[in-house]
Amino acid sequence: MLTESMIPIIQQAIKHQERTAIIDQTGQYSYRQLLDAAVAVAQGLLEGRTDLEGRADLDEARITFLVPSGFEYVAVQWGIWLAGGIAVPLCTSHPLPEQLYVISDSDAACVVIYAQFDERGAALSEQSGKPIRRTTDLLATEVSNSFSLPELPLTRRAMILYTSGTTSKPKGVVTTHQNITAQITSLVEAWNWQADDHILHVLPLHHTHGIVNKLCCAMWSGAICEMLPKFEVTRVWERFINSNLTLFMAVPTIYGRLIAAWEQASPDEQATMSDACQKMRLMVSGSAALPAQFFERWADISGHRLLERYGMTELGMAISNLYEGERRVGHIGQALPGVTVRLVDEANQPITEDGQQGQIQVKGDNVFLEYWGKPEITAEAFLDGWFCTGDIAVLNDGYYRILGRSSVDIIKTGGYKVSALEIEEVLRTHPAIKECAVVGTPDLDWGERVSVAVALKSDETLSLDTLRAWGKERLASYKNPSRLLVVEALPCNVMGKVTKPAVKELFQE
Ligand code: MCA
Ligand code: AMP
Repeated sequence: MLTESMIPIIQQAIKHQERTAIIDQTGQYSYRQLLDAAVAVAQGLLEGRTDLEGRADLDEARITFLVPSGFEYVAVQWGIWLAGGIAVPLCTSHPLPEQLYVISDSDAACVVIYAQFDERGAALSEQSGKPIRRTTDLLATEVSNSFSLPELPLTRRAMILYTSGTTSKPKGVVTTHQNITAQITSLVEAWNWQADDHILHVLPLHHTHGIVNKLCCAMWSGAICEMLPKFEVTRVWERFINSNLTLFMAVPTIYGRLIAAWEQASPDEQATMSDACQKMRLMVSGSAALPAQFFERWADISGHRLLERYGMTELGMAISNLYEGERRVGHIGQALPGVTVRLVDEANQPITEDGQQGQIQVKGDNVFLEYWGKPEITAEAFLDGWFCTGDIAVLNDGYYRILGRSSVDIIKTGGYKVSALEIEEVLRTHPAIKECAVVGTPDLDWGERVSVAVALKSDETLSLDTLRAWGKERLASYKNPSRLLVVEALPCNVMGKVTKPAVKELFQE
């Protein structure tokens, strides 16, 4: 039955059935177990239909799922794909309103819930009006002999990931199986993924870094993906020491924490920790700029020159330092296989000279299909078939170097992209706040910190702790401001518009 499936990652997994695919808190699972579980989930979701596609407007059914990192997450993702649906992961640590937004914006057919999230599932179902499907029930589906999987073209939509941007609310980035396959194969080739690889997975599974670079590349290659529920520094060092890892990938904030833990260890422990790193073949950093001091310190500690790469939810990965070749500090590298990259000036003319700054534009099968339900915004994101990233870079002797972003309203914190506008919209509903401006302020650990300047209504007071406690119910932890400045009035230009650079300066003072 599975041999009929045209989904490339499934075809790859069939080649490796007896190998170990996943190690998680509950045990160790082979590719065969994973495929069996995915088929059960697919049959459970299809409920007698032949394909999850089938609504009048020919959209594939969006299936949101709230499942922690581990075997069941992958089984559900693949089950949705096998059934012809679009996988829409929900972030397990998000507060209720953020999860409800994704369910409502994607107009999900149902929400798949992991058993231990029953309480949250009930709240989501009640407030969204969507049916709940429990993973335990889906996995227990008895697969009938007559069950067959739908035939899917590679152009079938496969996934929607929500990313913050220059619009206030996050946008759903839609990728097809073809896009995801291109994103995976480019990295498998560039970083030399092999079946005997073993990666430690510590990233959230609602973003490309965790889903494509770590999980899907491992599954494509027949490798082992060892999944921790979340990043914990001591646990990661323990796995470095006691597991046969070959690969590690993370955001700069995580390398900063690993460095800090190493520095606090005793000399004997440090030696063991450093030896453990030497056993690995590759360590990658991305999602945000890697500070040079992290690069240098990590090289001293681990013997690895971190391979820095550049990507975006809309693209997967586009630019990378070399696996075999130069890894240049402060640079993101060269275009990846199958990806075409160029820099353009403000008149959208290609830049050919070294050292001249411009916006990065990208073309290739890796580039996403559309923003879900937003045709105008999708059209605006492309110029002459090139996707406009909004990132400003220069080319130095064949290597790209990021200089900044074209929008001040996009903040990168802990590897997450967040929108100042989205956070401001939520903060404006706080009873004490008259007006507010959110900016990113530089921070070695987080890259940038979400920082807010507020003018208060008369007779009101506000502390950072009170604001954060209030924000916790409404915003993801990484969007909740960690710096607060109370001002009489926000700095404005002659038109009365808040000037964000001046707000940033207030924080420097
Ligand atoms: C959490 N906290 C923060 C932040 N995040 N404070 C300031 N700034 C932040 N960004 C606070 C919480 O409110 C909480 O505070 C305390 O820290 C612990 O929260 P927790 O959520 O447990 O945080 P953590 O575990 O310390 O998180 C650090 C982390 C995480 C592991 C680095 O941020 C992370 O997983 N980042 C990776 C994100 C990622 O995968 N990005 C890829 C997307 P309190 O104790 O007061 O409550 S980008 C992408 O996919 C593109 C394609 C690409 O290029 O890769
Ligand atoms: P996201 O929308 O969360 O996928 O984040 C994509 C953004 O992360 C890019 O547009 C860049 O601004 C940033 N980014 C990713 N990798 C790097 C890197 N190595 N250096 C600097 N910025 C990066």
